[in-house]
Amino acid sequence: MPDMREEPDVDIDALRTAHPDHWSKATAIRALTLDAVAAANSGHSGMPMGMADVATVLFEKHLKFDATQPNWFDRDRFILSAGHGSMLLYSLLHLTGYEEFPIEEIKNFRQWGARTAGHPENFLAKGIETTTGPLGQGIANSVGFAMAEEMLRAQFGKKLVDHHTYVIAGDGCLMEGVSEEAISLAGRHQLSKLIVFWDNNNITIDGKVELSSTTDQVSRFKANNWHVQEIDGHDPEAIDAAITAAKKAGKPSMIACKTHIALGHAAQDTSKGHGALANGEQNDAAKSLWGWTASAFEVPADIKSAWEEIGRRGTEERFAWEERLGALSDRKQAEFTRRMDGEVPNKLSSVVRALKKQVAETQPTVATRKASEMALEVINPHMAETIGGSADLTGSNNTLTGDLGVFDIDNRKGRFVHWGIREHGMASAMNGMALHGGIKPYSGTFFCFTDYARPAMRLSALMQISPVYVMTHDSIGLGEDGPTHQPVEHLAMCRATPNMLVFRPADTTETAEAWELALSQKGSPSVLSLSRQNLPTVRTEYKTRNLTAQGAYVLADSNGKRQAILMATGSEVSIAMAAKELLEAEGIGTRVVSMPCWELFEAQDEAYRKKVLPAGAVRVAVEAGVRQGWDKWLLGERGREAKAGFVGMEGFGASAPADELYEKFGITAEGVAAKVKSLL
Ligand SMILES: Cc1ncc(C[n+]2csc(CCOP(=O)(O)OP(=O)(O)O)c2C)c(N)n1
Repeated sequence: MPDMREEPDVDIDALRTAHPDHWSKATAIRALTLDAVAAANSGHSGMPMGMADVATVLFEKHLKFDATQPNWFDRDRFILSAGHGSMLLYSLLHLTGYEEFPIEEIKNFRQWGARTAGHPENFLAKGIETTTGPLGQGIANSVGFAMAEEMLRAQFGKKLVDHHTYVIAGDGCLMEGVSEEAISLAGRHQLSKLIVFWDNNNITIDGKVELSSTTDQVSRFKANNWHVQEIDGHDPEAIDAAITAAKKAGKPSMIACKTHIALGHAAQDTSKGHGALANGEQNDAAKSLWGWTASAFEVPADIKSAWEEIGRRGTEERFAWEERLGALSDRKQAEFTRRMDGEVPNKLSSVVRALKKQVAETQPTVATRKASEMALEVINPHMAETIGGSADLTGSNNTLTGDLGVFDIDNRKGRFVHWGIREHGMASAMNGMALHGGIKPYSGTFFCFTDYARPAMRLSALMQISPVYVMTHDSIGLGEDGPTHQPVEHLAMCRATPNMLVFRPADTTETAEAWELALSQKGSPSVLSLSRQNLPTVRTEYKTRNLTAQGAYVLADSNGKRQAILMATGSEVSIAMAAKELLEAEGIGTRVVSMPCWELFEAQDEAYRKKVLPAGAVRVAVEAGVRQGWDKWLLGERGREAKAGFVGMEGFGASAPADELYEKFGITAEGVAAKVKSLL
């Protein structure tokens, strides 16, 4: 058994008297936390009580921010990776005077409609940089924040971009696997403006950390090329000195802060202290030990005004920054503002149209992953905000275009990131970049490995941000790598995720259209599900309009009386087209509907959907994935069970050449035609 260490004693009186001004400010955080959690009878009291000293010193002495302008672009970013300790962040936002955090919000903690949700949610209020709660995500996001800062500083200069990313992470964040990916990426790229405070309190929900981990975190960070310091997390002078040293370290910096969870409470240093401390007597006893005499939710005026002064500390610096921005030429200012606002340049749609025109003329037979590269080749030169990448599958994902250059320590202008085999860390860092602003991240892996990225992909959707996931090798069509690599349920999983756009384009034209749509999003992530195998051009006629924007459309209508509608996506659209030929030869009028993006089709009005999917005809859906989800289009939208069929996968794939797999699993033109005839 590992040694279950006892925590050293802590002398609250000594802390109080050593730094009385600091103590009263930090205690305001502790008191608000106790009050809010007790009122909600829900939440996590201990972590904010333990980290109040670190947060107070950070906000008072180091964090560059202006509470009156929470979105000031050159602010330092503060990320509470230990999101369960949300009252730490809410207290800070209230105390420093963020307009959206009056005391009513604190009183409403965790209630319906409150900005003070259980865990911090970036879209509910300014001042919350990212959504945390799923442990490890915040620290992994922070790598993207810090990379974005490096990239933008290289592009725009340090007069406009020069800020730090600060993170509070707990034992849980550091136990989660994604933290390893994040820490090694930050070390590799020497993200020297990233500073992580580890809340080293040795407590998780089940008990002491040693129950499940004896990792030496200090050695671990050092091994990943971080600057590391160990301090008493309740000593304001030590905290201040450590932050000062971290800023000068020239490396990402981790400050191990030895703290006491639920400091001064009966539950101090125990796992009870992790959760909701709602016992009135115990809470009163803690307050009296702290020397806090104010009533519940009350912050004495002198303490509140000291905090508000901290909230205004950055105002002059912000003014100076605004002046520097204003001194730029109109053209440069407009470009900077466009980038910060996440607007795409007008050029995007014109280069996509030009590519579509060329494709209609040449009708290439290429994989959609290659088509994606063709689209990026024409888009990237006009959008310096696109940052590409791949999780060690660059040549397979086709995400690197000629002009990007590789992001590295000596090339911060590089726009392609070699993420290594770190899908989860990659997706989480992409979220960080998107949240930072000024950057549109896209990156790739095999579609099957959305499994490895999914926790962060889900958060992209929840957070209403728009990274683009380039997921190639999207079906059994990848062939010989076999069922381990062949996604079958992944389209269904992505489509089941609210607010996620899932594009499965059929050819180069649809792929280019999907890219235009994905890059234009401001509140939804996109998944581009792309084939490994070559596909013929199915959209043979040039149309100016982006038809993919409608989600689904009639690609080819029936020649005679319509008896069947074939619905397909991606690589199966050409199979549906071949099936149509077979059926039409037998006098069975067949329409083919290409459905590159269900979510966009769902958003169309009923009249359009009815035009595309009228009642009456037999409906067969063709997709090399599982059926789940397709019943919405087969049975719903005027469909009928007796006249509906599905041609796709019922289980995992197999290892064999792609053509043979399609034959063996019956996803062929003949199979589709037979299915239609069986339903007529
Ligand atoms: C991915 C994930 N798994 C599990 C949880 C549930 N959970 C919330 S806090 C916590 C313990 C975290 O321990 P620590 O980081 O040491 O926080 P502290 O006890 O110091 O507040 C757990 C398991 C979670 N929020 N996210």
